[in-house]
Amino acid sequence: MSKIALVTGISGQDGSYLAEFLLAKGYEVHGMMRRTSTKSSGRIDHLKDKFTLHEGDLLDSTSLTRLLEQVRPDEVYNLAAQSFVPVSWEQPIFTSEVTGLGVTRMLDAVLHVDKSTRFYQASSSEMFGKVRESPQSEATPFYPRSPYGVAKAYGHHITVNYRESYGMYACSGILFNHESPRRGLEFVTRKIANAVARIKLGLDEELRLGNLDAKRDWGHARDYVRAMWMMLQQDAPDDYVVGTGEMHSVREFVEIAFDHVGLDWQEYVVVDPKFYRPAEVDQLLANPTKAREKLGWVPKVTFEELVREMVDKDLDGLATKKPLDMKLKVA
Ligand code: NAP
Ligand code: F7E
Repeated sequence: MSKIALVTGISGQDGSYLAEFLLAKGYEVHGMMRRTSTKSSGRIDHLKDKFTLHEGDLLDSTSLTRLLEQVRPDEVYNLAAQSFVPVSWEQPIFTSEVTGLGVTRMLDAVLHVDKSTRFYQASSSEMFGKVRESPQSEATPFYPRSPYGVAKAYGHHITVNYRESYGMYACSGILFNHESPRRGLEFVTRKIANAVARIKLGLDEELRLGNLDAKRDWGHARDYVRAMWMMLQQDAPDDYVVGTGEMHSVREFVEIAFDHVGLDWQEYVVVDPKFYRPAEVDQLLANPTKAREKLGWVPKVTFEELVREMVDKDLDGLATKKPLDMKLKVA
């Protein structure tokens, strides 16, 4: 009999790759999406006949309990969150409610409907923030630098606490930045890839960015959803750092992206303080030894391959789009 999985945040970048991954493994897949007045299912439209979509919201416990009673999943992947760091300063309460307390709502619903359900929490390297050591492992202390990072630290601790209090199979995956052509346009990698494509096609003349010196450990989202699944297939629940173990600056990402289309980035990039953050995370670098040794997880896509794939997909997408869509760009 097929295993049943419920994915919250299925309309997001990771939700769409995880749904594809689980379907390929033979799972019966159910996804939760919050209700919006306009459609936001672009990343999963190609899968719509292969899984079941439900409405539900991490702000509403009753919707979570009802959904779990209806679906009765073997595995829950809690990917839903307000995930854009700058918005967490503008909407700190909302971010805490969804990204922090939302985890407790989901865990508690699982506890009361069927505590044998396996639970994955999408934790983040943003919890390390102003890093206490480098590289960062499962033992590195947290020092979050944004309301988002603080909310994720809460989500991590409550996941560990429910595991230890109630014996639940609950895992916290501490994932470093992972990107793809499906990344939201506001995140720096997709913003760069999309702008490079637009400039190459003559649709734009410049790219305005913030801190070019920030460094991240960037991998491909398709590799990272595999790690989520692996965590839920072990004999015992645990927490894992997932990253490549390589760090690159925003400037390096920019250089490779422009170079890929034969342009000199210095002619197009403008540094705009509007994109600086009230408190920056200067650098993040994973020590993924535990994930490699215990899960057998290794990333398959290199940094350069990721950058090129993102630029190429945006070039293809823009070249086949209607003129109206081509005018849409991120502020
Ligand atoms: P994403 O593209 O922003 O997706 C987030 C999803 O959460 C969207 O489907 C969104 O729905 C949904 N959502 C937001 N608020 C909700 C609510 N109140 N109730 C139900 N659903 C809600 O993020 P992602 O990049 O796929 O990341 C997936 C998860 O991993 C997130 O929790 C993120 O914080 C975490 N994470 C991401 C990274 C990364 O580098 N990508 C690294 C570490 C951790 P709408 O479509 O309606 O907005
Ligand atoms: O910023 C710098 C910015 O917004 C990366 C989320 O998925 O990963 C993500 O969070 C860096 C920062 O991602 C611009 O200051 C420069 O240092 O792409 P980002 P993030 O903040 O690292 C973690 C792991 C998550 O969990 C989050 O959910 O790039 N940067 N110039 C810029 N960033 C943006 N967005 N825009 C710029 O113009």
